[in-house]
Amino acid sequence: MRTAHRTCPLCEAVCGLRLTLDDTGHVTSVKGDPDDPFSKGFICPKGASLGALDEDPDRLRVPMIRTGGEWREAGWDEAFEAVERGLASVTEAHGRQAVAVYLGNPNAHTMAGALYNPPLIKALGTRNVFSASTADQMPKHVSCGLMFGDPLAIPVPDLDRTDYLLMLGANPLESNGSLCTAPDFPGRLKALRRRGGRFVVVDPRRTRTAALADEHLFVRPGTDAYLLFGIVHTLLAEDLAAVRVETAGLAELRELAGEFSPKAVAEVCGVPAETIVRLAHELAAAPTSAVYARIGTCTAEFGTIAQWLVDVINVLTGNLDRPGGVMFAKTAVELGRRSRPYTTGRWRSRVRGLPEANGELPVATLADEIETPGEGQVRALVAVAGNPVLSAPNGTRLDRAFAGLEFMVAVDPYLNETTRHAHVILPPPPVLRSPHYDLSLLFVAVRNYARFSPPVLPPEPGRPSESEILARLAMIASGQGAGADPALLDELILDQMLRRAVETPGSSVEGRDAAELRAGLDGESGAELRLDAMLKLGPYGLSLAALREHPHGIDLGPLQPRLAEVLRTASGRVELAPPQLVEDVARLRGRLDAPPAEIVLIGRRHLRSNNSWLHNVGPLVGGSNRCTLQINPADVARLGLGGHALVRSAAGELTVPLEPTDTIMPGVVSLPHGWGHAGTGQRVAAEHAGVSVNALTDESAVDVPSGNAVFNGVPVTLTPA
Ligand SMILES: Nc1nc2c(c(=O)[nH]1)N[C@H]1C(S)=C(S)[C@@H](COP(=O)(O)OP(=O)(O)OC[C@H]3O[C@@H](n4cnc5c(=O)[nH]c(N)nc54)[C@H](O)[C@@H]3O)O[C@H]1N2
Ligand SMILES: Nc1nc2c(c(=O)[nH]1)N[C@H]1C(S)=C(S)[C@@H](COP(=O)(O)OP(=O)(O)OC[C@H]3O[C@@H](n4cnc5c(=O)[nH]c(N)nc54)[C@H](O)[C@@H]3O)O[C@H]1N2
Ligand code: SF4
Ligand SMILES: [Mo]
Repeated sequence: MRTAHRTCPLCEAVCGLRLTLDDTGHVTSVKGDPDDPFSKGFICPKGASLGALDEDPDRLRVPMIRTGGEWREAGWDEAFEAVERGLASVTEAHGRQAVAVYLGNPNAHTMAGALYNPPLIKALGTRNVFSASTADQMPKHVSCGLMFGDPLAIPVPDLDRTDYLLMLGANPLESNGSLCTAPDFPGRLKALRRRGGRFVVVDPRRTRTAALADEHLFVRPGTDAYLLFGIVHTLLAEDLAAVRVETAGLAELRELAGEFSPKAVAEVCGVPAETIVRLAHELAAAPTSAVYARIGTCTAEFGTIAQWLVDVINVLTGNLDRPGGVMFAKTAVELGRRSRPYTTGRWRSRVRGLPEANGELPVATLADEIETPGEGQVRALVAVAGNPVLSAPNGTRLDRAFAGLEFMVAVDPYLNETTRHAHVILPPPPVLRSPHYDLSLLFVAVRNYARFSPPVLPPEPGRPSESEILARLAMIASGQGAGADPALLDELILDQMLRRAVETPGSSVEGRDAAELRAGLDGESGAELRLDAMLKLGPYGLSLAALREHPHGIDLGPLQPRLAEVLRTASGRVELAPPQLVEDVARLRGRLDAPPAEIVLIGRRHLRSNNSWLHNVGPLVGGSNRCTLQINPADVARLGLGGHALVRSAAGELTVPLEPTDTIMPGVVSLPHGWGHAGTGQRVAAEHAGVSVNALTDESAVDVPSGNAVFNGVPVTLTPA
């Protein structure tokens, strides 16, 4: 028996785990790590199942190659050679734009994803880059990019010090938090109330989080932007604003907000005008306050406007960049802070003309790009850690589109609804055999913190790490061939990074010798060497060695004001009325008086799920983790429904079991995503198949400034089934 420690990679809460393993390497228990200064022993049922997940017999252990409908196991060299041939045959005939990339959510939770996808994309030389970000948080990147000049400058609520939290469209008691890295989010919310703070939840469902709050308000799906505008209107009209940072565009904002008075918006959003006025007064009067909005407000028709107005309110109440308000984390590794102000639409998608954002095109148009003939048509796909057949809007159409690809390679541990279309699947090693450092999530942490987890178990002989898999794909894409040594890619990147650093005036290594710095780097792999370099160049001057000496993580203290360091706008001020968003207000205005749909569909998450891919782990499925349609009993009666209903939308139809509950607003139904498992050999998941809500979501609907998918507020009709 031995004990090992590492960070849980299964959600954004980054909990420290304490594992017990027997001498065969089998995990006998997973507990929270009480010595982690950030998570302090917190764990949820998913983290507790990490051993079972790694040991899932249905996980792929060797590459798989498909010919027609036949799968066979293959060696690694053979698999990479097949990828080289597959990609070359497409690019030689149709050029580089014919290859698309799709990056899924777990890339935000692996070192490999953060470190090797950028060079892979660069080597592929394609603009057809898609990811789960446009089914998730792209509106936040765009609003922060336009307001602060950097799409990664995302302020987070200072949970541990705020006096007042207004939370919209988030349910951290199930999700454990998002764009707000806070292990034990539930405990932090309870502490807020214990210290006399107030906490208000806005959600079309009375969630577990809402049950914990001082107040819960129902809101009509997709209308948060109106509610937030009503608050902005009140703050300005009643002179409640107390701006403490340099801003531009206040006069224009005042003019825009003029028509969105609480009275004007109350009906469309379903929140009474006097409540909206009261929220504005409470936010302004609290010693400190923070508005936080997440997936329910992002994956909506006016996602970017809503994200923008969240931070507008934080600015107006004087709470941007101050303790207890919303703040910017300072990470031990700073990923490419931009030198030029942010913009979107540097290129557009071929078929629908949707604008690029953060170098990506909307996943809502991936099927168009595959199915529509012509110059630049997508004919091959490189998919890393994603399951868009279940996670993207109108996944049913994507399923058909993928079937027509000339070549597809997937980097994924499972044969699933998406990877079954691949010609080659390259499975990464189990979590516990991979090193871990959160390069993406600590940017939005509620405390400054760093923790490195070395692999708990040694690599399996002959099996490449995920970093090596992605590096080899990058080398294939750049023409160096399937046999090239992936270490060469790391050396190239390290050389560039160190040279740039020694040439940068004011950097901690200005004027030093890059080769000497390279020689001083420490790490068991290219990924670790690169992490060591980034830590050493980072703002705390940490190193891999320093992190190894603190296996439970290092607390770098509470968040500090740092707006001046992160601001990258051309004006040097916080932009309150960016032109792209002002323009989109016309769309919002246009919907103010539109008749509402009789019934709209929204999503939800369950504590024991993780998007589409934990349904094959026995302890996590069944019980309350089932794919049911939540519906208000009044709607069941009104529509004469029985145990099941046929749900129809513009995109498709499904028959679903009903879960009547008065925790959901009348006129709203909710179905979780990530279900609908079919034909993939995942034995447990097949027994709990469920249906895919993304057979109903409509890929033609997007939030215009960000191109983000619209999952909440989808009009549907219900009939007895
Ligand atoms: N209707 C609706 N749809 C939604 C949402 C919603 O709320 N409603 N939410 C959206 C959101 S927020 C997101 S983030 C997306 C998620 O969209 P995706 O990322 O496309 O979907 P996931 O289900 O997270 O799929 C993750 C894949 O990564 C694989 N995987 C797991 N671990 C690893 C690893 O370490 N390495 C590699 N290479 N692969 C790994 C899994 O086997 C799985 O195939 O879904 C979106 N879709
Ligand atoms: N257990 C678990 N944890 C997860 C995941 C998971 O699948 N399972 N997924 C991870 C991922 S990828 C992400 S992005 C995060 C997301 O983390 P959260 O943003 O906390 O996501 P949800 O738990 O889906 O909560 C969203 C809430 O928005 C509400 N909602 C829906 N439509 C609207 C609307 O129009 N307005 C408002 N105000 N509310 C609305 C829903 O009822 C729901 O309660 O969770 C992460 N953590
Ligand atoms: S809350 Fe998230 S990080 Fe923590 S144990 Fe659960 S899944 Fe892992
Ligand atoms: Mo997500």
